[in-house]
This record gives sequence, structure tokens and C-alpha cells, in this order.
Amino acid sequence: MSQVSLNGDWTLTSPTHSQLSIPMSIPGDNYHALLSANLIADPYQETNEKQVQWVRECDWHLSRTFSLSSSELSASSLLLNLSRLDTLADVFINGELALRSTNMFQQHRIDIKPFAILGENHIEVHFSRVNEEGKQRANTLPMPIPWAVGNNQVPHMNLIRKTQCHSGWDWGICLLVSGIYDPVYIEVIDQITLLSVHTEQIWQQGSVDVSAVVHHDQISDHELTVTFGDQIQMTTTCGSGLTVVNFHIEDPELWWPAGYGEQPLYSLHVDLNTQSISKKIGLRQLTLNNKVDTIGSAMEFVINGFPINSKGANWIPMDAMPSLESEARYRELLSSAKDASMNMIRVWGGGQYESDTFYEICDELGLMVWQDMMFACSLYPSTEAFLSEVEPEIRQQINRLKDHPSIVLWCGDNEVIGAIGWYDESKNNKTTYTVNYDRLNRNIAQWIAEEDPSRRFWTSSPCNGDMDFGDAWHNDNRGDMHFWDVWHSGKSFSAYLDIKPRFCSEFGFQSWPSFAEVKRFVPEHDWNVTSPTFEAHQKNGRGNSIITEMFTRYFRFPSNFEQMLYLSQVQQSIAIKTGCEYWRAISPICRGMLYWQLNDNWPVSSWSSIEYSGRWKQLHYHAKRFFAPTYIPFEETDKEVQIRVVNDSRFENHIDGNVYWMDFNGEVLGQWTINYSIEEDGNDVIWSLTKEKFQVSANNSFFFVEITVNGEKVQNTWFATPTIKQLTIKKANIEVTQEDNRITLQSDYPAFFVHLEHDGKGRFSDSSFTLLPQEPITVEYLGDDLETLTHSLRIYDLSNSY
Ligand code: BMA
Repeated sequence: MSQVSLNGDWTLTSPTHSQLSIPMSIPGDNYHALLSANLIADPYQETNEKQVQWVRECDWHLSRTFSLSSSELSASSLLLNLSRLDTLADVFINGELALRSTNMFQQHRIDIKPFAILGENHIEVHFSRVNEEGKQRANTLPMPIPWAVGNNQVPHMNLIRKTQCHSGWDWGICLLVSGIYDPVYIEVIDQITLLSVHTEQIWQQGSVDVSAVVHHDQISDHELTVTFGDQIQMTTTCGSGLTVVNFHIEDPELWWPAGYGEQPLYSLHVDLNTQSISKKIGLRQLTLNNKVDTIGSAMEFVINGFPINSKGANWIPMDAMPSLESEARYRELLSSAKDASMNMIRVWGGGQYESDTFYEICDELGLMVWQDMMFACSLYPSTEAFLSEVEPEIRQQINRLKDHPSIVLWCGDNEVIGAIGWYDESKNNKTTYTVNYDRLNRNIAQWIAEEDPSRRFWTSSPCNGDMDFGDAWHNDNRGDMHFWDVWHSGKSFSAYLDIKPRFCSEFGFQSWPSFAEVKRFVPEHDWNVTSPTFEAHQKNGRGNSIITEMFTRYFRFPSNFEQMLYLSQVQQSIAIKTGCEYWRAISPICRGMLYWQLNDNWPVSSWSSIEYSGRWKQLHYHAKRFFAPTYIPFEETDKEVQIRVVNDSRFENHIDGNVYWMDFNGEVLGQWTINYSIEEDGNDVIWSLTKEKFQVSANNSFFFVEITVNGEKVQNTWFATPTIKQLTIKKANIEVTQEDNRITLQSDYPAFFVHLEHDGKGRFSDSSFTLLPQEPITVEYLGDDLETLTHSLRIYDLSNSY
């Protein structure tokens, strides 16, 4: 089969600005095209976001020509493939309307043969304003449908099937982009069309039967070849449009989440009449255990019969300008997740169904995916018109994605059950709005069940369980939970210790960007946390106040702007670590924790652990430790401090190491050796000390544990006084020596949150750690810009932040 690619150069014009005509590269978005043509200031810099809002007040036209040869034109069909077409788009071929699309999440494969001509053809896509359409739709609704006020800067975007955070979020710039974000191409089809292939797995003891279900045009007697791994089968199609080919695999190599085993992938190829489809298939059994137990009910993913502790973060679209998405950046972000010991990513409902590349990389890395449907924080209509717009989206997306072993759950939305309680209209009319929600949600559930019976559908995140519309922000005994009492409600970090979630799918604490990141988008005259640029890059109304107020609760106030940035990342690390460490300590009660949020889609102050540039914040280095498969959390009980060892592994693991109780001069007050074998999926107390023993010197000392497991070192530090400002920490003098990419740090006094930063690309093998006196630590720089590293390397630590 041949293809005519329509990627690359198109022309962008606007009927609203008749003079404007610029090149635009597809896949891509109009904002990026305008930026590349120097027609707008970079929206990510300074306070430029405001100045570029005129773009959404215009209609936009995209056009190009393409040529068709006589053999192409004589094909039986010419299928134009368009997906991630954003959003209200009329597609014209040679002046004739070929497609009208109103949902950016729908995929189109339309035959343009009736409009095509020999030689030069013209394609034009007219995008009309979504803000206008939103207003109009709002006027015709049977009842008001409130939108995500506080997040969206543009009203009624909940009525348009478009990435919800395009109109701004509490970490997101408002860029109401439009364009086409997937490759565009025409398939030249002779005679019959190969439509799709999907697999089903039926498991027996020690073997699996894989059926490849091939959809094609209704035509008989064509040869179809299907290869699965090293098995090849040839068959002839029958007239039904569906051919099923079965494979039996003895002793299959199992796909496991990261940390639990390998990720072998079997290749699947289907060939039919010069057309082919290839996929990589992982063989694994999946269940979600929600069994009722003495606490409430479980929320535990079980893979290949083994219970998994899910650890990870929430994913938002990688860039507010889709032109800047790339495979390299997907790989970098997802590898960073895996490198921080994560095994699950939640694709959050205010973003997008991600591109194939995203899920392929997750399959490869062993990152399980919790997949939301794209609805978030607003209410949504359940009118016939809306349902008929959503149905093809859901069916197509589930079909596109269901062969990925990484995907473990389909979830209806983000926080839409909760949102019923947020808006006056729905608060005052709860039954009507709950029925409205239920109608949409049940339809989604049914479409998904029809398309993919192999996975569970979860009503919403958070949700207490099937058809349970309870308060999943506070009920910790069942379902998944979004716990925001610390950030949004101002509780102390210790509030994380007051709940025992079964699965906490969101909880977060903001930090400011690092100094290195700030230098990239804040002009020097605005290096101040209340400057216009800084405030414009903080989208959560009280965000900067919360960060600052928390400083006063826990820390000595930082001495300058740069130290404020540093300390904000220490603070964020402590917050999230407090939750994760405790929830791991109560395993298996808690079987999942996904903090909010992994990444940023522009440079901003946010809850992310990876900055827009890809740089790891301190939290990400901490996550690498507190999510480590075999970890040593501290736990405080009424009478004691304990160290546990939790082993998220299918195998027994041996640990050895030391526990130190040390004062801030570096004097060892107590030392214990650890030598312990921890069983698979185990959780044991391995050390404890009664509080009476250390309480008198609580402000003058700390506990430190370091273990080696499978050749890897993991450390953990615990202060008996959580209000760190009261500790009598000594000013540390940290000596730095660099030999190529190896940096050795040595301190005279115990130093905490010792963090390396530089202005270039590339991270370190470790950072934001505790450095004991006279016990040098050598870290590796994992990057290729030694020059920038050498001239910009900075070392921060807590004692020198004030
Ligand atoms: C969560 C998310 C997002 C939001 C975050 C921080 O609940 O679902 O809507 O960005 O809170 O407020």
C-alpha cells in the first residue's frame, strides 16, 4: 500500500487578519507557527501570556497542495487520516466539504476519492472559534452546565471536546491552540481495506491463547498473514469483515510492571493485500482487587497473580504548544519516571489521550497506565447531542489503546463527581445534576465495556467504588482518594499521617522552579517571588502565599530569592515524602500512591517534580528513594520510632546497613547494624527505639539509616522534631571536588538536603541527600554538557539557606 504524506509545510492564514499568511508545520499548532514567524512574543517568557490572547479571537485556515498520480487516483479508495484535529474544523478537498469535525479526540479515516483530481489537489482546513461555539452551546442547553471556574480562563470549554487545560489550569497557561497534532496522510487502497487488529488473551495454567481479531472490508478469499512472535499463520479472509487467528503460547514470557520483572513484548504483524499493521503485545494477567475487607474494600492491582504496590505520579500534556511534543521528550519524561522507581502513571482527564508513542514507551518501560477519559473538574452535559459527540471518541480511543499491556484501568473522568458539590447550580439541585452525571458516566461505562471487556472501568477519580458517589476526598477506607487537605486546606504535613488510603491517586504540594529554571524565563529584574513575571507563572490563586506561609511553620526564613526557590523544593519534598513514606509503611492497606504531578507544560510554579525543561526537582530525587522497591520508611508510634523494611518485589531480598543516631556536631549517639532478609511483598519492623531515650535531645539530633540492597544504596533521614526551624543544625562547610563527570561532596557537619544544581541539561545520579560529616559522597553527572556543569555548578544545603 502506498501513502501520500501531508506532513510538513502548510500555510496558515486567518480570515480575521487578511494580511497574515505564514508557514505552519504539521503536525503542529497555530501558536507555535505564529511564534516561529515572529508574530507573537514567546508566551512562555515573562508576562507574555496576556499579549497573545488575541489568537483565540480569530478563525484560522490551514492549507496546502498535494499531488496524486494517475495510479493513485485509480485506487479503489483514498483514505485521508486525520486525528487530533483541534477542534471545530471543516476540511475541504478542492473546495468541497469532505469532513466536519467537532471533537479533537475523534479519529477520521475518510475516503476523499470523490473529491480528488489528477495532479495538484488542494486541501484546506477551516478552524472556527471554540469560545464562540462554547457560548452558543451554553445558550441552548436545557440547564446550566458549570465549567471549571478557577482553572479555565475561557468559559464553557466543558461543552467542547477539546483538551480541557488548553483554556488554562491551576498550573497551566491559557493557549487556546488549534491545529493538527498527529501525522496527516492519505492511504491509497487497492480493492480492500485492512481496518484494525486487536488481541485477546485467554489464560490457562502455564500457557495462553492469543487471538488476533482482524477487521477488514467485507471480502472473501484474500490471503491474510498474521505473525505473533515466531509463529506465522496464513489464512483466507471470509466475507464477514472479521477474521480471527489463534495462537497458543506455552510458557509465555510475562510482562511485569517496573520493579516486579521484565517487559518482554511479542511482535504482532498482520499483512493483507499490501497493507500491514504491526504492534507489540505484552502477555500479562490483570485484575483489580476491590474485595470487601475489615477496613472497607481493597484497591489493588494484581498482575500475573501478584499484588502490586503502584507508585508514581499524574501526567499532564507535555507542552501547551503541541508542536513541541516529541518522541525524545516522551522518552525523557517517562524514563525519568521509571528512574525514580515509579511503576504507574495516571493520564489525567483534563489533558489528552496521549499519542501512540507515549503508550509504546510505557509498555517498554513497565509503567502501568491509569487512563482517565478526558473530562475534568467541570460538569458535562448528557444531552443526546453531547452523547453522540462523545460516543465515537470513547469507542475509538479504547480501540486504539486496548492492546497496550501498560494500561491497567479505564477511568471515567477526573473529579467530576466531586464537582457536583462545587458549583451553586449543582449544589442547589444535587439530584438533577447527579442524574445528569450518571447518564453520561453510565454511557461511557457501557461503551467501554463493549469495546474492551478485559479491563475494569472505574467511575471517576477519585471514587469510593462502583456507583458510590461518597466523599472520596476524605473517605480513606475504600476506592481511590484525592487528598488535598495539606495543600488546598492548609493542614500541616502531619495530616498525611492521619489517613490510611487504600490508593491515593492525587495529593500534591507546590514548589517554585529552581534557580536554573527561573533564569530561562524570568528577566533578572523580576527575580523576586512577588514580581509580575513570577506571579504570572503561578496559576493557583493562593499558591505563593501557601508556600511562604509553610516556610514560616517549618523553616528558618530563607536569606534571599535564590534560597527561597531552593527551600520551596525542600519543603515540597518533605511534604510528599511524609505521605509516601507513611503509606508505604502501612502496605498492604495502601496499595497505590500517585502524587500530583509529574511534569509541567510550560515554565511555572507548580506541584510537578520535573520542571518544564526536564530538570529533576529535589522531589524527584527523593521519589527515587521513597519509591525504591525495597525501602526503609521511618514510622512514629505513640511510644517509639521504628524503621520498617517494605519489599515491593516478587522475591525475598537481603538488606544490610546501619542506623545512626547523631547530633548536629556529628557525634554518634547510637549505632545499630541491620542485616535482614525480607520476604516478597513484605513489610516488617526491623528497628525501634522508645521515645524516652531520645526525646530530650529531639532538637539536637537526628536519625539516619542507610542500607544496601541488590548492590544499590538507599538512605533515609528522620528528625524527631518535624518543625525543622527548631533544630540546632550547624552551618555546614561543603567541599566540592570535580573530576570529569564525578563530583565528590564532603562536609564538616551533618548537612541536609544537599542539592546539586547547574544551568545546563542533564541530571545527577543522586541529589537532595543527607551528607554525614567526613563521609564523602560521589555523584555522577548524567549529561553531556560538562562545560556548563563546570562553570555553573552550585551546591545548596539546608543550613546555608538562611
Ligand atoms: C487536582 C487535579 C487538578 C489540579 C490539582 C491541583 O485535583 O485534578 O485539577 O491541577 O488538583 O489543584
